[in-house]
Amino acid sequence: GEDGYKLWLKYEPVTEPSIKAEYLKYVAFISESDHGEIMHNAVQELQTGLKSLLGKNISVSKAVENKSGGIVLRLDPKADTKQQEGYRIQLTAGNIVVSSKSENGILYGTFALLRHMQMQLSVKNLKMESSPKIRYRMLNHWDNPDGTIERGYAGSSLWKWYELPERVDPRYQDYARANASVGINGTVLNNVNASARFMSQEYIVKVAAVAKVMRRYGIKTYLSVYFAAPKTLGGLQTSDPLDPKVRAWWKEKVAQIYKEIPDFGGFLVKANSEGEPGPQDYGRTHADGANMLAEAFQPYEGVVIWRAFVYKADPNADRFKAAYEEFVPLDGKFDPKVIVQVKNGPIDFQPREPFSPLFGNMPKTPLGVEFQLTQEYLGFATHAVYEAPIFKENLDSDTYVNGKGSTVAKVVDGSLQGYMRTLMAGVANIGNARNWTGHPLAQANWYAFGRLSWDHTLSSEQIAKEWTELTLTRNKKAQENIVGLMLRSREIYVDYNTPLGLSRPWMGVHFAPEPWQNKGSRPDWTAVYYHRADSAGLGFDRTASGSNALAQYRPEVRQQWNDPDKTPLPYLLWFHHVGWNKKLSSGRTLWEELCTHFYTGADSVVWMQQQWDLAKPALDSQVYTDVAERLKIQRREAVWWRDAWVLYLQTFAKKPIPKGFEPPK
Ligand code: GCW
Repeated sequence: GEDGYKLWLKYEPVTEPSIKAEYLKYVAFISESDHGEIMHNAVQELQTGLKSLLGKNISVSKAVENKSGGIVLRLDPKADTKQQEGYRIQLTAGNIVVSSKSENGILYGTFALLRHMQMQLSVKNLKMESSPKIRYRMLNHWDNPDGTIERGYAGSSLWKWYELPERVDPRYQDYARANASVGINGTVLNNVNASARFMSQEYIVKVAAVAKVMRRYGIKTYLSVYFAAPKTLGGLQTSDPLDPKVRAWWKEKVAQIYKEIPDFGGFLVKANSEGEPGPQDYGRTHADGANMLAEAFQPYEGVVIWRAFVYKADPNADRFKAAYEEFVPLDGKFDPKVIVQVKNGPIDFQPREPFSPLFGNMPKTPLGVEFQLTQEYLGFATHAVYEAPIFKENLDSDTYVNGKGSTVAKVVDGSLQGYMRTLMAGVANIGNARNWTGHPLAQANWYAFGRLSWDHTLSSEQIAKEWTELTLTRNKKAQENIVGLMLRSREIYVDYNTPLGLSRPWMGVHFAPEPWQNKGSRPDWTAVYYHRADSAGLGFDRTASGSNALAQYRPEVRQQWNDPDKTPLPYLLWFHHVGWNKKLSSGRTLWEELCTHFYTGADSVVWMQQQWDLAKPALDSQVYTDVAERLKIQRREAVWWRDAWVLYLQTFAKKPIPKGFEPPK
């Protein structure tokens, strides 16, 4: 049985005879021009990969001279790649040559070559050049020092703090390898709701032991920081960012970290958000806080990543608008070492959100995008939701800030507004589950995030095909079934969970359907705050007659969403309070349309089960069964969500279930 541990790096034997014959022309040797740790790992990866793919033990030779018939890894400062980390792979003088300006690039090129070979593609006219479009491609772990993971559904944390620094779990290396294979080059080890403990010498040396493993795969290690650490850990009277003692404390702290971790990546900060401390506790701004930390990083390469996930407990405010209101006025005030990290949407990783209006509106501040891989709002580990379409929908959204074609992707990759430091972050969905992600299909979300952080122009379909081929099966028919299932999975989930632009029908656990929930410790921590159901209709009016959040977008965007008759249905209730009887562009009333989505969504899970079953003969039986059983749960829970919504909304709409749909039992 296949336990999923190897992810997309299975290196199954090449079975196409003609392809195998092609590959066998290049197995005489592997040559490397230089010998750093990263290069060494690239060589090892090739040896492991080719042994498994072709059954050959290939030896390493230092010099190529006039030899041919091998694979040459060539570190070349003048290599013809766009970026330092880019690579080129081509046939030269009878060898497959992987060249790059950096060892990291060689490693990425090696993984690209192995991917090519795992997919049994010809090397006859091999010529590939690729460079990352984003500079900081990182995972954010929401892992706590006690081993729990906030919003984690795949077991406990990988990081065994109680064993470190002495014992270094071999799994750290497997983790690093998997990340490098998709181009990820940074990892934040701890939760943004951060413990000050990570700033203690005791923990810094533990982190250093992990960082040492990451470094060999071109991955930099970062930490989330607790803004009040100068007070709670350092014993100072204050954590005011303008206080000289506080500034000195952080400077010393950063120096202490660099002593142990010379290539330390930097800090990630959640401040004045959901009760976390921050500069506003002292009447200072986000920029004051971030710039103080940036100053501490001045002598080093590290950066400060400051999150823009903020909102206030104000019943009359619209949470949608909060980040824009707090951050846009600070544009131009941040130190160049600061990157502001913005969630893809204005609320919080909902199954479908419009893009955050911050994108494009802070031209002087590099904005990174934060996606969530862990399925906090996407059915945890029992619902199959392939997330690439969510990421792509966001990246392809047009902000219109510099006219048509000003996509979020162009903001984030720096091409639109000239950011020097570009970033894409994914909140990890990884834990110590044997298969890493709990749901076997959730591995695809990690994979897709990595591939898109390298090249956001790849399509969801292309990535799904690749992943399926590398991970599940080489059978083309089965691939079609699985890729079909993956590509529709997000929309199906939206249909039974939050159709037509609904959001957040949950309690704090973010799983069970509770659209009726109207009491919380804050008004914006209730479900009714978001959907605004009443006897007249449903949805949040964000036009000028309501919160006017739409004013935060450019006129072209506003126009798309301003008129309830023209707003595309997937976004309708994000922006409008719509009457139950209103006829929509589909020809159905709002009530009928809602029911149609809830019912067809839940029924489509049966279709997913059928697709999966069609692929069964081509799948490992253990993986087949694992997913099949999870789909059964998904079906049951989809019906549960559907019924909860329908029955609840019926108390306002006072309408029967439309013909053709069975009433909930
Ligand atoms: O989505 C919300 C989550 C919190 C999380 C927060 C954040 C880490 O419910 O668990 O805290 O967002 O992103 O800071």
